[in-house]
Amino acid sequence: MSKLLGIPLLASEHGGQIDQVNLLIHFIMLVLFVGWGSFFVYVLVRFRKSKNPTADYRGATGHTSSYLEVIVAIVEAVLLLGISIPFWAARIDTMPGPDTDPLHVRVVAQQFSWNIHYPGPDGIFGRSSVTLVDDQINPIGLDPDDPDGEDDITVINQLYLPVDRPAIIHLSTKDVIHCFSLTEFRVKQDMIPGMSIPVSFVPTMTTAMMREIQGDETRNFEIACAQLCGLAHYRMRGAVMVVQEDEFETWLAERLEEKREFEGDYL
Ligand SMILES: [Cu+2]
Repeated sequence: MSKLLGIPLLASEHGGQIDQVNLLIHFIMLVLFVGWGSFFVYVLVRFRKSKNPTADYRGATGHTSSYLEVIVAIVEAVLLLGISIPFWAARIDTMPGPDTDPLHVRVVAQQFSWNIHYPGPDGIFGRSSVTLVDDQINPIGLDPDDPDGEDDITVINQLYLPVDRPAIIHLSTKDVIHCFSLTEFRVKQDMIPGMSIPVSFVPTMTTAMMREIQGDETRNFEIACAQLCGLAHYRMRGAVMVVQEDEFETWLAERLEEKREFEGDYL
């Protein structure tokens, strides 16, 4: 069914619900389309010129249409206030609790790349400041004097995540509005200048599993920017690498080692 409808591969826990809502809405729209389309054809035939040679200046005199209008307005208000807003709030406001051991990552967008910031072994993000930003060696402006940032890791365009563990991604931007879009994980959130906006999801499929299913050894889960953000918007893409927990820990440790070597060589 998903393949028939062209729905992309699903690789997150909550994504099935999004797909269901999408299908439901399209189905309701189909019913409305057929209903109103049929009514339109009926009206064309019923009020054709040959049967109504002169215009009727009185029009409808009953109150039925006014009552219908009121009922439609009430139904729409109930749908919006009673269903849409509570469901949306539940999905957006509820972050995985500390008991689920979520992984916190910051993603800082810029024209035209994704800066990924891990808090390192201490689990605390170091301070960062716009005045310390250096596009070559310190793209997110980490403060070298903050001990919490001493073990922090930053990478570009590569978001590593452990499979089956909730990820909380804190989104921000250095310049204009960007949009963090992960198709296979059914995540899409704008990044607004001056704000840090969290999104959460649980990846349920590793990159290796996805490559096997797709029969393509080079394919990646993609981070796409979904807001036209400038001339090179089209090449603002990154990769999400979903790996096993131990692989993730190894990768993090390697990045930390690289950072130490770099500091030894240059600072
Ligand atoms: Cu962008």
